[in-house]
Amino acid sequence: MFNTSICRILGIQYPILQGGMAWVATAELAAAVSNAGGLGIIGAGNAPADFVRNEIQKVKKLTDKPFGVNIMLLSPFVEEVIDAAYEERVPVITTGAGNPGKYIPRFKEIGTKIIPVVPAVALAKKMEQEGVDAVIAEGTESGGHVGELTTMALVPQVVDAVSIPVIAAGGIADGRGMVSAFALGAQGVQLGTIFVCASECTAHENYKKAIIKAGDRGTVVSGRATGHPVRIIKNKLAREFEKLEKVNATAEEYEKLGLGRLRAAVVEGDADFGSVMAGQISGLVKEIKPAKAIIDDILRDTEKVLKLINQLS
Ligand code: TUI
Repeated sequence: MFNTSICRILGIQYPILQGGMAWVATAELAAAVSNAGGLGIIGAGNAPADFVRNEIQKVKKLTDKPFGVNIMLLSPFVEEVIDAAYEERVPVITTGAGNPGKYIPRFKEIGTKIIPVVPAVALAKKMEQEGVDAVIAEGTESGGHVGELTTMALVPQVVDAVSIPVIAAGGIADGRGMVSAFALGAQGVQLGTIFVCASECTAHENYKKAIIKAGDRGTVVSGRATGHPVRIIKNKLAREFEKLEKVNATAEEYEKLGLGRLRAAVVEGDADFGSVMAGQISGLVKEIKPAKAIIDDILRDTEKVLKLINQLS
């Protein structure tokens, strides 16, 4: 079912990737998603290489299926995390928050599939030239670090601009979203927010509850002035960021306010002053359930939506 080019390239059953969310996407979640037929991805975030290597070794024990590691290119440990991923022969690397160009040849040499997140057409074209296997076109509906274009506008433009497969991300959490992604020309989807609410996700229960409680307007983008805008749940921290925006604060002031706040939210469960990164689709996420149930429900829903659409023609 839904066996696309992405399934063949990555050796997975369903074209569903789990976003490699910093602190949130640990070995437990990644293994659960991979075991359910999708591609589970460990989020390296700002973690040092030892931590990431440990997660990779854990995931190898928990699943014999392909998995990935997301490398956040703004990390102070990016070089050593790249080395660890290379040494551990990680099957798939996704990247975020930058241009992974200089790392591509090394991974290609050992057959690691490399799939950067791109927020715009120009980077997608550049990445194709440099030999990546696919791109993830991520719309501004996503949680965390976001670009400006919506998924609806970005995905078809990237699809038209490149010949490699495109994976759609941002604002997708059910069969309607998955069918829409296919309609826009994507060969797969990447989901983040809904997988935060997987039972196997080790994020603090307060983080999950904040997503479940959020409505359609429950998130906001903060820190645009820093050049690294981040979508988070509207909470006390978000209001503090708003205040900084009103006084035209410096990048340092934003940095000081944001420092350690993601860890506080994910690990300590500080849903008030923590950085609860989540996408605009939070309003559609209503329960905590196993990763396998999330995937099975979306596949069933996708078939139902396709049948409904067929009745229209
Ligand atoms: O990377 C993400 N989402 C993230 S990373 C993150 S950790 C963080 N914390 C504070 C500040 C910044 C990051 C939380 N969420 N998604 C993938 C993504 N990549 N979204 C946007 C981009 C992106 C942006 C610019 C990718 C490439 C890019 O290119 C710049 C260039 O050099 O061309």
